[in-house]
Amino acid sequence: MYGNISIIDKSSKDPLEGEDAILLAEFEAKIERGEKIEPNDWMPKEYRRQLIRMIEQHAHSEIIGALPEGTWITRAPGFKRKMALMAKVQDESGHCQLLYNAAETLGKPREQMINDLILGKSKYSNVFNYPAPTWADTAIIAWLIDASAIINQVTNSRGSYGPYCRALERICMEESFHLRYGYDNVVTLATGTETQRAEVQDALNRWWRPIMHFFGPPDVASVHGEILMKWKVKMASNDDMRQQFFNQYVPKILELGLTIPDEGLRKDPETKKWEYSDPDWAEFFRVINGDGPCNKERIAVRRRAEEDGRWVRAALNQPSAKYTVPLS
Ligand code: FAQ
Repeated sequence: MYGNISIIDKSSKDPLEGEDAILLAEFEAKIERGEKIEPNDWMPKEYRRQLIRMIEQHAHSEIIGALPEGTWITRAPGFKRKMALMAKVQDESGHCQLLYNAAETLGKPREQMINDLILGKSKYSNVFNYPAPTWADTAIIAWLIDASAIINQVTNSRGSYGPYCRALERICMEESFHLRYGYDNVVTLATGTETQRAEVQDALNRWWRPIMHFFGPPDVASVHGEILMKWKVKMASNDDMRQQFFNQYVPKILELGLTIPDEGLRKDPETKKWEYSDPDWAEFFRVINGDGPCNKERIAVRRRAEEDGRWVRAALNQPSAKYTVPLS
């Protein structure tokens, strides 16, 4: 299952070196009791660093995540589906605002986060680096990627950092609508004409592997999982969340008469765990490090939005000044 990935050596430098032992013990006891950490509470530097990294990546994923489906707004089949898709894309952009706000409570300014995104210094979810060539792709994204996001976010909304957990709760409520919308679209296609069924099956075949990757590398290769789980930022490991996805969604996919493009997929009757073929972890690492089918295109869109919107932000900050609208 681990195929071509290497297992992480976790014996490197202690990230807690130099921390005050008493404050650290109080902090960990508070987390152990299930209390929330709030922005002005004492926290170890590594907790702050990890949270900024993770929440920032999550925020970037929402704004970049709006792009594959966003390209279908002008081509959605019918007025109602167009309206629903517009609302969904707008929601995803709203989620990024909530998440940037949560990350800002830890001291990193939003502008710096956006700069890091467009300079390729910080990551966002692997899945949004793939194209959505047909309407059926948008259906699979809205159903199964939103489902995956909900599994992750509902679990982590019970975590330790107050602002992040509250943002996740609100996001999950909206994502639940997205999931219903996506499911409705998949059901329509899967119970439609032969062409529609073939289209949705093709889309599932294209997205299955990126969805496997979505939950992160296998636990043995997870760099941050151990400390994040200790501090209850992540409330389950990457593999456990992936298993939860299999448990909940494999039966639903099969029920629709669709096939899952993995001949090795089976549930071990004794361990009750799903086994699956190596989903090509080399591809995962390539994509998250900038070499996926759409990475350059996605970043270029965000860079353009930043540049085109600069005068609007400046005008909002200084309404009395005069600004010239740049002509492009
Ligand atoms: N994509 O040590 P771990 C959505 C990186 S929101 C890219 O296991 P960790 C809504 C990881 O950053 C989707 N990179 O990492 C929507 C690290 O690299 P680094 C986003 C990934 O943090 C739906 C390295 O690999 N959700 O979809 C990925 O413990 C539809 C080692 O990995 C979140 O961000 C990946 N999939 O666990 C929008 C949730 N996985 O930073 C539109 C919050 C791992 O050292 C349409 N995040 N990496 O350079 C998390 O729960 C965690 O960060 C994980 C990764 C589980 C993603």
